Amino acid sequence: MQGKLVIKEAKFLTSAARAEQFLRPQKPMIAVCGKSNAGKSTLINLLAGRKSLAKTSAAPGRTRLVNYFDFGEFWLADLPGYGYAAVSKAEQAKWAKTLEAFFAKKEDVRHVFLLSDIRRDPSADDMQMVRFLVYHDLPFTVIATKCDKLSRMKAKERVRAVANAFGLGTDNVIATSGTTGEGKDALLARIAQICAPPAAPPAGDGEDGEDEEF
Ligand SMILES: Nc1nc2c(ncn2[C@@H]2O[C@H](COP(=O)(O)OP(=O)(O)OP(=O)(O)O)[C@@H](O)[C@H]2O)c(=O)[nH]1
Ligand SMILES: [Mg+2]
Repeated sequence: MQGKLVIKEAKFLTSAARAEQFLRPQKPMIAVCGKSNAGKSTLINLLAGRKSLAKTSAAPGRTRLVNYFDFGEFWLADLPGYGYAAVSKAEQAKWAKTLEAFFAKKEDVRHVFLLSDIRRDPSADDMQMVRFLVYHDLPFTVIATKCDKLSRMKAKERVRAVANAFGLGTDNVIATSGTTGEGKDALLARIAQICAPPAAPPAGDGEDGEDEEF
């Protein structure tokens, strides 16, 4: 097991609208994706311990750019939400292209957090996203957001239902709340696992475990 990950400071790096503007991460990077309004920006603020590092909005479809954040030991990339019907077809196609271009640089993405409102079953877009991630061999964890909206018992039940619907074990689903902070520790533990360097070779080779790309 890894030690607990402590986030000392989180800062906004930059926004990218097009593939040419995407950053090459210097640390393990976790992409945060999901439907519009799923709570992506709120999750980033929860981890940062700040209310407004990432802009949140009650109006869905607000994050239209890829926003990069430096969390010290890792980076997060807040991706534009998908599946928001009220935007034009042309705009939806643009988002799809941005997402595709982003994940095309696969070696830059260490892990993906796929966010989904705990109260809802995965949408067709969510399922398409999962198929995409599986096809491209991108490791991911489902984050069931807004768990404060349910009782503890109901939330547990929903974690099972969401895991089932995605075809995953419940270990791959973490329930969180930006309101109560629930799930933050579980999230930090998962991030520590994700950031941990790949297992060292069996015999002591004197290396101090620098991160390697995979
Ligand atoms: N009660 C509750 N509300 C939440 C939580 N997370 C997000 N919300 C609310 O859901 C709405 C959308 O949250 P955002 O974090 O902006 O969602 P997003 O996924 O970044 O949305 P886009 O950028 O539009 O794709 C806001 O009104 C948030 O306050 C949560 O854990 N609990
Ligand atoms: Mg957002």
